[in-house]
Amino acid sequence: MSVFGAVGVVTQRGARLSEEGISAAGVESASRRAVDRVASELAGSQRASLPLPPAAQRGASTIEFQRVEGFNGGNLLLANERRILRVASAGDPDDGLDNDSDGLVDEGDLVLVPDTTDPGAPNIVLASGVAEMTAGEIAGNGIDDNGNGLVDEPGLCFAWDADALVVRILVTLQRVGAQGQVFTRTSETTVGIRN
Ligand SMILES: [Ca+2]
Ligand SMILES: [Ca+2]
Ligand SMILES: [Ca+2]
Ligand SMILES: [Ca+2]
Repeated sequence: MSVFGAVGVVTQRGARLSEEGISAAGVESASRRAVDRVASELAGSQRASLPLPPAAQRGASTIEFQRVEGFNGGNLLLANERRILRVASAGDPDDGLDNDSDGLVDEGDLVLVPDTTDPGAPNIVLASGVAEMTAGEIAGNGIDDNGNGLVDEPGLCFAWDADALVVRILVTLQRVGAQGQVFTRTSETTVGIRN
């Protein structure tokens, strides 16, 4: 009797752990896909079209850029300006409450505006469940809580390193597990800007 009981406990714990593993891996891969997608958008953009704060500062949560489409003689041909930003989720405005009862507080969307000169062009949602802050970072205390070199950085963060000519991109996503736990993961990459 006690043997069966013990087996039952082990099985239950194993199921719970694997469920957490699946949720954590899911948000990890989703944040990786999102940051890679943002990086592919910025690759090939023109440096002069990227007015970003220095990397040591807070970082920007929105970026506007123009991609280089080609060359005409010695001149760069630029596409119309695009914008990538974090937008508060339609059902959950930024008020510290989980207004839409999905288990996440003030979650946002990662949005691509494909042409800022054309208000009729539909926006593209690249990811949902974008956290307000990077994993481990506490807002507004002037301290780099998670030790990544950025202070009070937001859940979608762009930082410009003028020496290395790279944009550092961080995307932080959240997902709610089956037990109501919130899984938060930050993925980051850098993109070299040549032109
Ligand atoms: Ca809210
Ligand atoms: Ca919510
Ligand atoms: Ca930080
Ligand atoms: Ca902080």
